Amino acid sequence: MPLAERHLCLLFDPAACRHDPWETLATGLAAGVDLVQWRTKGRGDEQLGRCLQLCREHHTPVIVNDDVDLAVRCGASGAHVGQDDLPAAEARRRLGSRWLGVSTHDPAQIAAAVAAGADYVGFGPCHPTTTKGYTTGKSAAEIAAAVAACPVPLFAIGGIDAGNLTALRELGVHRIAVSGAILGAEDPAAAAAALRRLL
Ligand code: TZP
Ligand code: MG
Repeated sequence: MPLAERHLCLLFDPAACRHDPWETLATGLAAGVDLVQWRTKGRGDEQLGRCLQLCREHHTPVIVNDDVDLAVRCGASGAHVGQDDLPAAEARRRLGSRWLGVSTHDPAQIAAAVAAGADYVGFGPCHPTTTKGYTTGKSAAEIAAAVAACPVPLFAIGGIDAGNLTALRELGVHRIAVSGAILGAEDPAAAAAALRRLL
């Protein structure tokens, strides 16, 4: 399935899970997560291998955050870089045909990411979130402008949950990337299914 048909990205870090991480991942995948971003830093490749295996069983691609060379080495579907990571153009070169995602915060960064060859962008933070320490989110106007300016799939990110997703949908958001709303949920499968329904 092409990237454009993926809509619910789980930002997965085993350490951020309220319950057993592998149970959380498996039930999230079964409930409608259709893209996984591996966000753990400084751990052995063993956990990443387990994540890749589980995602493979669910026909779900894995994107490695930050570490482009690790993404290539482990056979992931792509890598995701932020504004302060490896420059997007260099990431593009190292990834070959694997997917490149870039974190963006305004239309100028979106245009630069696309010019560098990004296959998708993350845009946010749409709402405050303790997961990454953002105390303010983007305005509705900023989110709508980003969506309108973006020629590649845009995953809204930051503090998104079932309670605020409908408002984002009304701004033109079709894709989201979430961590806490699923990993921190009392019932991760129900949380993933609720997000899926709203998308
Ligand atoms: N980038 C911008 S906000 C964020 C990242 C990685 C954290 C998203 O996590 P949550 O828990 O869905 O707010
Ligand atoms: Mg980064």
